[in-house]
Amino acid sequence: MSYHNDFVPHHGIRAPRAYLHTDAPRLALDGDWRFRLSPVADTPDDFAAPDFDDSGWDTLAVPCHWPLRGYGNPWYTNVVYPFPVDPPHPPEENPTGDHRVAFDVPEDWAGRRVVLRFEGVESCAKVWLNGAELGFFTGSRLPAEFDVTPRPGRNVLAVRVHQWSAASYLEDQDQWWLPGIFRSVTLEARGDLDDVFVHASYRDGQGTLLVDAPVPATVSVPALGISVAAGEEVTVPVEPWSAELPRLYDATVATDSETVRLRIGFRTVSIEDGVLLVNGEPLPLRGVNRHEFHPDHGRAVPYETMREDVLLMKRHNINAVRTSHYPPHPAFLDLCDELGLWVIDECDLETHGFVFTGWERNPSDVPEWRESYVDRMRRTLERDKNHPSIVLWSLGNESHTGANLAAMADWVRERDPSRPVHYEGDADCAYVDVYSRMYATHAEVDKIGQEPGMPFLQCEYAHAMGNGPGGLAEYVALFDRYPRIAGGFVWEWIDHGLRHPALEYAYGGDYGEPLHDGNFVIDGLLLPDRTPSPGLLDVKKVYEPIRISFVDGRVTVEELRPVPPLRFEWSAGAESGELDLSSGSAPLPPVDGLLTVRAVLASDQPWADAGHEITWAQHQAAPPDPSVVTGSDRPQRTADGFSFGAGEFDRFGRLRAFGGLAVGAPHLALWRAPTDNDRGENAHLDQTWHALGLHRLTHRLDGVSAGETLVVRERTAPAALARGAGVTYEWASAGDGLALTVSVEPDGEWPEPIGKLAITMPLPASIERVTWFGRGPGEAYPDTGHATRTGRWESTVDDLQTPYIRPQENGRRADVRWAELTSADGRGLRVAGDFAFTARRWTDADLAAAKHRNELTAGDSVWLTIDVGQQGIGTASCGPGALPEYVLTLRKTTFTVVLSPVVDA
Ligand code: IPT
Repeated sequence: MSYHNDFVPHHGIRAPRAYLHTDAPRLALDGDWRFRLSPVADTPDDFAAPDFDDSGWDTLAVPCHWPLRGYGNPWYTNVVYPFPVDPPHPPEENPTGDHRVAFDVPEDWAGRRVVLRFEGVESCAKVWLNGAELGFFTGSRLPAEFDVTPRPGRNVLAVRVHQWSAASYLEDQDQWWLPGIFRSVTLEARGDLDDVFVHASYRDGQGTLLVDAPVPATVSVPALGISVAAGEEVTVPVEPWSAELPRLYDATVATDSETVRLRIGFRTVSIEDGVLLVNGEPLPLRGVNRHEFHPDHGRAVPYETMREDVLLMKRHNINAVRTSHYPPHPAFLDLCDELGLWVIDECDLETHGFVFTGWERNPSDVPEWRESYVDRMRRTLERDKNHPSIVLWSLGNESHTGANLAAMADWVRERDPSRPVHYEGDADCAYVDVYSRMYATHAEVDKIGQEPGMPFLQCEYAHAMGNGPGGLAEYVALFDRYPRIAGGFVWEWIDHGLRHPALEYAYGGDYGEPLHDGNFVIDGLLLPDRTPSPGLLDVKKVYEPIRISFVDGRVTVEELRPVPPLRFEWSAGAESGELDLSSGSAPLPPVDGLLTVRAVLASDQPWADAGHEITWAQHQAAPPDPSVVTGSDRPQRTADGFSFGAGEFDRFGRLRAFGGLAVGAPHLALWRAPTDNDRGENAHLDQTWHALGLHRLTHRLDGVSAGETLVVRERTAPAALARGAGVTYEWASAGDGLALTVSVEPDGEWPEPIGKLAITMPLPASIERVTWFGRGPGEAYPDTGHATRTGRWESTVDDLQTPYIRPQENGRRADVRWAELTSADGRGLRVAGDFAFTARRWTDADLAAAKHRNELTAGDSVWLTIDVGQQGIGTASCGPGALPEYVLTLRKTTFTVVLSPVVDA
């Protein structure tokens, strides 16, 4: 066996220890290294010799993943292993990156203990200093350290990294496979404080502190007047740490040779009567799963990007993060401590691909792998143990069950009894402290909430792939309802789309991978460039920490979680003011019409400025009467059709111009470009709709009659099938426009869900501006759009589109009373009624056919679709489909919209 196909996780590395901020001198080795890529593992390793001539090698900026720097390609698989399942053997084709860097050690390091530290190397590394082998390690997202003895003057570090190793069987997370030295490499001249372990608990206003250190040391917390010896326990009055109020106390642990800086937060995690508590209060986890990702750098995430992630989470009312599915860069956890997020820190472990062997030979239950499992947990916990933000340890993800997982849990309890153990795969809850599930249905979560047992959480739910997630509000209502339910973590934070010169963002298959899982890696609340998707805006609304409501002529506010001081602003039309809600309620301002109340930060916070909106609510005092406008025009026969008010019709009664604009006749539309959730394995609505022929409806004229109104009767049906629908389009005079009443009568049985119930019509391509009164500014579907509020909104046809990485149905504006679509010259069309709409420069068929955004190009028309119903979005891409109340089937329906010309906007 060679080191890269051995069960042994490492050789020669030091015992794991906390990641510490120390005054011990440090030398970053990041920067330009020499690099050579070989297609296989077993090439000569003579390059480790200090005098090896690497002048023919390339230069590579470390840290990085080499496939993102032009060497080989990224490869995406979700569950399947991209190599034969034959543990512990990696494949023979094993891209191998040889790295060399020369460095000088400061003279005053002479005589000091020196440690070489790697924060993350995928998937394994063998290391030499000045030609002498130091050892090897696996554990891609885990640190590894070697004791080294650099010599005065020039030293040469050589590192051989293999893309695949035995450990790859333990790292089957749903993400791009990206080899390389992707986190920093440092040298540290050690003092004597190699490790410290902070124990800081909180109870009834008192904090108890105990810091373990390997040698006698002094622990000082100036703000608390604490100066005690390491190992000595002290209890003093403190403010507790929480995600909402992340009170940290600066501290030092010092010896003569070294001072370590700590930021201490006091909090106690406990479980009482089946409820997960922090500091005696229920811990409401309103969370998200975060993979490390940057569209240019993969998991080599710049510090500013980590900070942006935490700020974005805070600004969207997210209070918890699961570090799926490995420990993040240590700086991310510092940010969680500082800015306030509850963290489930997850070990770097997943063996999901064994599901295809029926879990046979799954490492979780094979004794040879025991040491690797426990080693991974040890390296996770030891590195991260001093973060107050971490409230649960997670053993890993999707590795089925087995004795090795139980051994990890045993080790955790022994080493850190202060934090409960999480692992979703322990279905019997034999070795965990919380019951965790992923993608359980609403009905099941409801049932679990009512049953006694361990605290429950959904470590993954609300799969945010493409348009969606739908059903979010109903989940959070269940989290709020039951004390047993601590909450959940949306899957997932960001789309892992890699920036691509032609495709804009690449997903699985775009690099010619022989086996891949397509766009399943594009399932985040952020687009790859970190633009919030409509899903994230919905998360912000449903994760609101306070709830504003209107009861009995009063505005009331309920605090669901602690919040910083807020101001409450109201507006109604041109009027506005402030509300004093300090007592929890206030009389409604004396206004008619639509009242909006917004809660904004009263003062600057470390994560947002004063004025940042936390949440809002609206109240409609007296809904306006829908006024029915009539008109006196009558359809007139012309040489080749009909003229009727603003409308010109052909001899079949089909609209061809309106108010001087060349337009096409509206026709019934029942399909939508399938969303990822429609395509999802738990729905297959795309297939249902294909079988129903909804994407290929044809329209046959059955009759046209002109009297007071113009009535066109059609039968809409797909080729090959007998069922269809009778559709009547009745045009009637309405003011300066025409009222169109559409009556749909199913012909045959239509039990299956349809995509939408709509009419669609082409408008001239010159149409570009859109103004509407309804919900906005963003998209909304029956079970999404919680972030949208009623008002008058303006946009453009181009900006109405939500640029999902894989094109699909998007951009619907809902609960609309009127919409005006106009050209640059101010002319256009106004639609009034009670409807939802989309407007696009391509058809639904174009949208459905496109695999990437660059395939969507403007055509000759703007397609306006007016719907009175859409199928709910749900989360069937991974989870339940739309709830029953959001399922749309074809029924007898009649609706009216009024079309009028816009002559000058
Ligand atoms: C679940 C995985 O834990 C997660 O990593 C991700 O792959 C997600 O699915 C889908 O995007 S596992 C699945 C079998 C529920």
